[in-house]
Amino acid sequence: MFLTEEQELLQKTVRDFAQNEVKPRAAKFDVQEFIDPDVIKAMGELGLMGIVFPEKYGGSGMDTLCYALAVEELSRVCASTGITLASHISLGVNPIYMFGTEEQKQKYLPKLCSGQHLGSFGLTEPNAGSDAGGTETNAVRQDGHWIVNGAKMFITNGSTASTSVITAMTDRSKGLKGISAFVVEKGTSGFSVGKKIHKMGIRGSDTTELIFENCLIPAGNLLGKENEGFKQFMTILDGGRISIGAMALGIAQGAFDEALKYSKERQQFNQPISNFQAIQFYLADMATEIEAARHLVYHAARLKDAGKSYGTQASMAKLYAAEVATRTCIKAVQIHGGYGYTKEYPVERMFRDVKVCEIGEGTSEIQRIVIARSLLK
Ligand code: COS
Repeated sequence: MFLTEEQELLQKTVRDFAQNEVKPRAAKFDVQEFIDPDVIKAMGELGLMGIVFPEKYGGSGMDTLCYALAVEELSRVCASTGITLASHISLGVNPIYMFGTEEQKQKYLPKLCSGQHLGSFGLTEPNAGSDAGGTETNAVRQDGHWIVNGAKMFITNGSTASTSVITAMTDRSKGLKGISAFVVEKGTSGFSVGKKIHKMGIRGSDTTELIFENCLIPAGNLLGKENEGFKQFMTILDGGRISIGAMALGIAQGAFDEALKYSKERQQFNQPISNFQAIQFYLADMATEIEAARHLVYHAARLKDAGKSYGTQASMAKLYAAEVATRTCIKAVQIHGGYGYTKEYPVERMFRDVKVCEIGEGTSEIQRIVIARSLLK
């Protein structure tokens, strides 16, 4: 769909990698509840772990659309691998790139961009999900440090990340305008990984709690300006939503690929089920909706690349792609009939994986709020 030469080449490279190296292991990642580290290493070698960041920080200097294509191709075969990359880039690394000082960038970005280190983002808390400003984690300044107490919940790459960008209240009297962001390194005193979260889907993706008990974060690890954390992470989420749209798109395409293939192989009433109009209509609807979702996701990415305002379009892309992907996976299982309900076919996993796209990085309801506010303002 109107890709540049660079975008086409990137798409082909990631597609080959995903089909040959990731697809054969996707069911295993789902069962073992982690992605083999050599997959992350290989993504680093392909330049994916720093795909959108400048070469001077060890990145590949590609555009947002290339990044979306990479997440799409990975998610097409394994949503856990897709979200591992998406969380790392959009949430783990991007805040440091966007809001970090030159010193912080030099310190953290090269290892993150090479894939030697993974990044994570600690925003959500047990009592602060959609209400992202309801942060209870607290940071108090003392003698060149911030003392942080609290907990973070549902953190992707939580136990595997070397750095986490976290948010905490630094001035509770100011509400949303009293939140700040920090970079926390693994091994920091008072910082630990809490329990592993066992999920319905994207089970290969590492999801944990993070715990802060009198955690001593050096003052130099404040990210961006004090008390401006809320606006910073809202901007980060705008970009992140493009990648979750791409992830949903990938899952939808993957489920469609499987359903199309199966419908041509499966014989009933002495003919392939693809001969039946009921199945043909399913396939036609799925393909049409996927195409529409692809337009929205790529459009939001292109707006971002052109330096135009893209927040509303990112929310539209994420909302629509997630809902299309859910509908597509339901139909893909239906086309597979009884076999689709078993672990013999990947659509069973895709059906479980897809639901998170309507929940993570802003529920579909939050996306509608963001879109409606932009219409009404
Ligand atoms: N970019 C920049 N600034 C933004 C912004 C954005 N996308 N969205 C909001 N802001 C600013 C507002 O302009 C406002 O600043 P001013 O008072 O100076 O104008 C400030 O942030 C507060 O915004 P608002 O009043 O809209 O805050 P709300 O508490 O109503 O929350 C929602 C807004 C619901 C949109 C926000 O909490 C949200 O996105 N929640 C979902 C969080 C989420 O996605 N969690 C999943 C995380 S997975 S890592």
